[in-house]
Amino acid sequence: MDERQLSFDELQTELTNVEKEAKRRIQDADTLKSLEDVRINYLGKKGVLTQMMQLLGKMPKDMRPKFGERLNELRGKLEAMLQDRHAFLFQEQEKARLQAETIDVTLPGKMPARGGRHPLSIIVEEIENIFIGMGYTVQEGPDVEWDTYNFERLNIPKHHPAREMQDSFYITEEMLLRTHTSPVQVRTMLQMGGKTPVKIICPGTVYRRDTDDATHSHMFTQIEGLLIAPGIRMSDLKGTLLTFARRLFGEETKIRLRPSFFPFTEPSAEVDVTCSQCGGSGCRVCKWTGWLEVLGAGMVHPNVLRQNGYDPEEVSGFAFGLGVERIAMIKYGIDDIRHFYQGDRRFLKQFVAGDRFL
Ligand code: FA5
Repeated sequence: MDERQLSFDELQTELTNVEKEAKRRIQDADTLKSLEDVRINYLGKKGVLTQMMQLLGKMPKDMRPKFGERLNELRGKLEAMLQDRHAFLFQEQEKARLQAETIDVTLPGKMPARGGRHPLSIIVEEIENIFIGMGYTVQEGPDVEWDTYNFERLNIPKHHPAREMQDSFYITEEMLLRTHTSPVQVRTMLQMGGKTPVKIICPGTVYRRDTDDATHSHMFTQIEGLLIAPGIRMSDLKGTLLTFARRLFGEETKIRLRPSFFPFTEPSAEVDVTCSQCGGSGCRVCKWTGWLEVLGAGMVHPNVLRQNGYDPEEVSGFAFGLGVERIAMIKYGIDDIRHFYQGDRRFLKQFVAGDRFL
């Protein structure tokens, strides 16, 4: 633009055109970035208005004030328009951002995968609680045991044929993986030093060279029970086991004691409960007998009392040992003991705090 060739009116028109064009471009700018480009184009250092300002010096003196005033007016207008548009676009941008970040609190939450307790831990705790309710305390002993506690002090001397009942994993000649939880009886009696009452249960893992099948595992869980006090009789044992069975399997449950043999009890019994699946009428689970064997028990043998610091003339006692997996299988209707040790989550996740939900 050359001001010497333009009249004031023509400059006016030029300014009006600039204003119109700027207005349109400001309105058309749909992002803050494009709006900033428009601002630079008109008001920046090398912008249209700045260039027009530079023409002022070259204009006839009489035109300068008027033209300068018009230019400032236009600058003011453009600044105001830019500001409005900026406010509008900024608001739009915020709205879009908030919309994109909206959290729908009504959507279902993402549940973290939860671990659970192993069914054996659940049932051990349940059994412990039943006996704690009858005044028993819980004792523990080592998995690696001395031969003397596992066998000799339980009236099973070396080379006694009864050792064959529990085929063992020996570590040295004198040390083995315990084959039952009965050595904890021995440890407790020795610790108590002849004092009564002894009233304990002992949960723990035991190990035998048994071939694994649906009902046998080389590693399984037992809970031992022992009560020693003056005047303990077989009827106390029977009453205790009946109370236990009813609390675990239901009030309708009956028990029966069949004569058996354990070197550390005399008399000894295998204890059966009425089948929890059929209630005693006979089914596949109880092999149509109506009964399921759950534990071994008996009156503590006088030799065991004597060998571990008690006088059988003054005190007597009963003991029992139950197989936890077998009990869990009956209670939950599990058909294979190996499920407990395979870590299959489809099996494990069915157990929640003592209940199986199917
Ligand atoms: C004993 O282990 C005796 N200590 C129990 C006892 C204690 C009797 C105190 C008298 C007084 P037995 O070998 O029968 O007994 O084992 C007890 C229970 O462990 C069985 O009734 C059975 O439920 C379970 N059991 C035995 N062998 C296995 C095995 N291989 N796999 C899973 N459970 C087993």
